[in-house]
Amino acid sequence: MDKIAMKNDIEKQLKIKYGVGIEEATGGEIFSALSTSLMGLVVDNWKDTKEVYSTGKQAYYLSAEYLMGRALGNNLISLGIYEEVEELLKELGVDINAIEESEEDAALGNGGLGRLAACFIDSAAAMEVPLQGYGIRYSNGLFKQKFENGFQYEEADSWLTYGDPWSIRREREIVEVEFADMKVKAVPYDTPIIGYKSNNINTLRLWKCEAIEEFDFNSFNEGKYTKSIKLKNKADDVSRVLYPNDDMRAGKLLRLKQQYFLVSASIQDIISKHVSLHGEEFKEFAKLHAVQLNDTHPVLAIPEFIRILVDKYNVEIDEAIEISKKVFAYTNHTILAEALEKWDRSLIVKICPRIFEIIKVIDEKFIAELKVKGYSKIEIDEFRIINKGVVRMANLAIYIGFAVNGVAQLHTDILKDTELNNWYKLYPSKFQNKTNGITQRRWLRSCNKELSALITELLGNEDWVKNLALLKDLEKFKDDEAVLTRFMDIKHEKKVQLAKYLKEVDGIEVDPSSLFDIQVKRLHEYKRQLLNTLYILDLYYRIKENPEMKIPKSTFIYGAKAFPGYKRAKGIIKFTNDIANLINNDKDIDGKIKVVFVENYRVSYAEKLFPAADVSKQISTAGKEASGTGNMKFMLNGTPTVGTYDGANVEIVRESGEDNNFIFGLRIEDIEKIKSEYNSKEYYEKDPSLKRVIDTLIDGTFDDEGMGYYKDLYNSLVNENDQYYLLADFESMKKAEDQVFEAYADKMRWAKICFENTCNAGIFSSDRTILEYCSDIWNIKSTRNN
Ligand code: 26V
Repeated sequence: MDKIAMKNDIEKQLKIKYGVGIEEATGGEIFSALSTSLMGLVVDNWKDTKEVYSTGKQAYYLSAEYLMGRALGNNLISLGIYEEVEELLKELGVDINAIEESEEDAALGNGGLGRLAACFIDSAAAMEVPLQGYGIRYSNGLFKQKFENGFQYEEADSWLTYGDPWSIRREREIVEVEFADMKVKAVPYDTPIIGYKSNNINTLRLWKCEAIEEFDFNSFNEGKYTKSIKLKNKADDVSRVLYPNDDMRAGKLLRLKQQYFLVSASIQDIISKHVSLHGEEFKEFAKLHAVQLNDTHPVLAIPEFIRILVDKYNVEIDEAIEISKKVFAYTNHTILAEALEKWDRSLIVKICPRIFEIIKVIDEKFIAELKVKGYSKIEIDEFRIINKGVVRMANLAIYIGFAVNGVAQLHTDILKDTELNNWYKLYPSKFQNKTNGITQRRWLRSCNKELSALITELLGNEDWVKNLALLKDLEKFKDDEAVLTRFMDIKHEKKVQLAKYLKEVDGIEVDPSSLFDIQVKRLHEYKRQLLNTLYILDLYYRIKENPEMKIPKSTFIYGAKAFPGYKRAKGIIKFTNDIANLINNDKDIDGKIKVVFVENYRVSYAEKLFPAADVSKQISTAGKEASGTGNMKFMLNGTPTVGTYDGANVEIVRESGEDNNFIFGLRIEDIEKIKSEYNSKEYYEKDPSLKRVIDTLIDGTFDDEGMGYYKDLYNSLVNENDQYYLLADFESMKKAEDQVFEAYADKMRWAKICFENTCNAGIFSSDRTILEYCSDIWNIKSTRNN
């Protein structure tokens, strides 16, 4: 990097964009100027990468969500110039941390599925894999969360108010998307995804929906201003906001429009590039392109692909269907029945009638195939894509997809053995497992620079940032007390940093020498934040009864957003905030425990929480969490899991050992066994400590201000037979926590547990995952080897 040129460029950008010098510029302005300047460093390599990729087979990741977080810090690290830029800014009297903090998170996703997409495109760039991401450029991302008197409120997330210097609007590559009632422009905004210390720059292309005509001039001239912009607003609506995953009924029409908008623009883009490179030749299409469908949200890509081949390029429909069967692969991210997408046929007909016609042809073809195979009418009905007037997106994806994958071994086994067992028997070779991963560039190298430096020192180089399996070589230090002490000193430092941030941002004081027990994830009943809360409340009562009780001073930290229409989730937040209030203000317990619910949990907050955790809480009902990826982020940063035998926890324990984690609770097979005779009331009545905490929901200890939240939570546990088995796991969770307290008290033993988690986290790199997709599904190679 040429420091003087960079300095001049930043100053020039500040002048052009904001008319200010660096002394008077705000953090946001410097962020924008610096980012624009950095874009200048990548554009040439970006163009070259595209050319290299176009000579071979490419893969495309279609996803309605990308939970990107911030770009600046990560990009500086990938470019290998973080320290130089930090120094340059320092010379200009500017603190790089403050500049990084000025960047808005790009929160274009709800949770794990969207964050996984973001990790994958980072890994693909680092591994030099020809993968392009396609998504929607929502003007408003996931809502911002505010707490008032313990209640959650939502505010719009207008992340683009000050522009987005990390994207380029590609006016020349606009495509048109046709709905039954209107035609719109899909405008591509490209973001460079910078491969770590490589010249390789991948692309994330997000589509923005705009009207073809800005406004209707005739209406405008007649003074009908509202009418003149009606079409513009209608088009803007399509990419206006990311839908929270809560209520499947809310905004259904618009949600389906978004999905069709995404896939139509992306598939047109893929096909038109194919045609310009190879002509109107589609027989070999699958040799050059593979499309990965991130859950069912982009599944309309299949009929859209067939539609374009048939209607635009005169391919026979049967042939088009056969080609599509080699192009598309589908990833399933949840077994929750309520999350599997189904669309009323009337809705599809209303938005894109031709697409419904094509789905019908696919369905008929499928039925004919099943008949030949000798399936009965009842069995065929189970498989059908269109059934009783609804289109089942997963069925379409599995029939056409050449590969279907789950996201952790246990999850894939459940799909094969139960949820999708009939499909597995029909197409056994389609099913695969691809255990999720996380990018170590963001989740260690960038968010925990102190630990990264220690690892680099111990291993002698930074190769682990590109090959996380190398962490295994750290094991030789596992009994080295000096190393372990330094490892834990860093943990302490990260806790001090988090405590400082909590004080500044949330106004909460926590003691960095206390045990930080952290549960951060979407709020959902199956994730059982409520079990954690009941456990903490019980612990509090026990401390009150027995002030001499020996436990390490502990801080329980939560971060979670409840989707706006999900009442029960909102009740759990209010309840947890109420017990926090009770516990934190009770002088009797002498600050032994403290409870903190951080406001507006998001990617950039997560980057401060994971490195500072002593305990990673992963306590979903067995069988419900497909994988989890937060669990991996904790592990990588040297934090043991307190959790159930679910999702990727199973593999975490397999890698780092039972002694280095605290696994408790019913397993899938236990739940299967007790399911039919489970009676939560018995647990409630039998265990007075359990009854005591549950009764606080109805005895006036806490007040939900007439919302009915607490009565509803009480009912869910006691009168609705506790669907997620909180009561059944309460006792064993207490035991697991006791073991944690005991282990934590022995400093060296604890240090070793933490250290061994980091040593064994290598397999959870999304680099590994993406390379598995390449070899087992997409059949593409990294261009590194060319
Ligand atoms: C969607 C819905 C919609 C209707 C109401 C209930 C509900 C519950 C969950 C979802 C989310 C489904 C997709 C998803 O985000 N799955 C997550 O994907 C991660 C990446 O594979 C994985 O680690 C998480 O375990 C999984 O929950």
